[in-house]
Amino acid sequence: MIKLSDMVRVLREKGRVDEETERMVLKFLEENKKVAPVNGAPAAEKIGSGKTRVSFGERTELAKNPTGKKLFEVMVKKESNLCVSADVNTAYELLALADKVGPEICMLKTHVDILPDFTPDFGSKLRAIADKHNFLIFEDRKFADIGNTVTMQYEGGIFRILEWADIVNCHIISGPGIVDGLKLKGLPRGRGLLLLAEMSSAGNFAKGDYTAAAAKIAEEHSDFVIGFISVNPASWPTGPTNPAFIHATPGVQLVKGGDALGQQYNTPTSVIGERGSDIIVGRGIIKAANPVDAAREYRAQGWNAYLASCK
Ligand code: S5P
Repeated sequence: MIKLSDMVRVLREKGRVDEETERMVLKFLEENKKVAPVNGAPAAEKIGSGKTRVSFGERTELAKNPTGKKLFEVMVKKESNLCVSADVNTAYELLALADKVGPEICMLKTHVDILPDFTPDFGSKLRAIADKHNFLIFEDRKFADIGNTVTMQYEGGIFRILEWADIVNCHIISGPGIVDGLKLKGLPRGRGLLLLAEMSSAGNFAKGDYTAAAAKIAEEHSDFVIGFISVNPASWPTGPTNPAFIHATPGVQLVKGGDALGQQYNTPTSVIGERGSDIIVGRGIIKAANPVDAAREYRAQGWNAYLASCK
């Protein structure tokens, strides 16, 4: 709303800060103008500075994992960096929504365990819709257990996630063994994994050393890990991540704010243009009166922010 340099000037004029404080603030701002890019993506200061982020097209070549590569390809082909969170009440609604918003999205995110009418053919039905509209399926399972347990949760049970989800995600709270476990099942099928390196909810613990550990684990498993769930990758303590990795950011709405349960929202422009992420993820679309129109709006804002950050 107001630049810090203007604010400190006004405060100085009103006698609320002294000259020394004003000088120190201005010196700090000057020295911290340049923020390292993440993914080749710009931090706020870089936009319009003539430097470009590494384009999704170029990153297609850098991705080691076939699903990571495909995701970049789909984004370029469809000119979409929008992932819809299909947090609807039934499988019936989810499949209908996927067919409707399919043309607008690069990825559809599911929570399969919230669907009371789940049947074993859910995966093949969703797969057919994903193939028809050329988007990837991301099951937001947030695995968190030890390696051996997650192999069974990934492959087995009622949901058989490995069969139909291109991408899953996991916490790294249990250490790198969780990635070994998921990789054992997922890599032979060409699947990809996102690591939860940061979270969007208020008061979460995924920051600092935890985020840095996620970045390290990703590097060690770059054949299977395709990127991160992140919130502010331009400010990571580790600096920019390898451009082969993709960043997807939940908690996106057309206006900043939050929900009643701790979710925190940023706008597409801020998430892509300032926070250095690549993909916007959200439920905003499903709550709109017309989800297709809403998807088009989010898609346009997300993609324009990406294009602006490439200039
Ligand atoms: O840190 C996170 C990680 C995820 S995957 N915060 C999140 O909100 N999510 C998921 O993204 C969450 O489970 C939900 O499905 C979606 C957020 O929807 P939103 O509309 O509140 O952004």
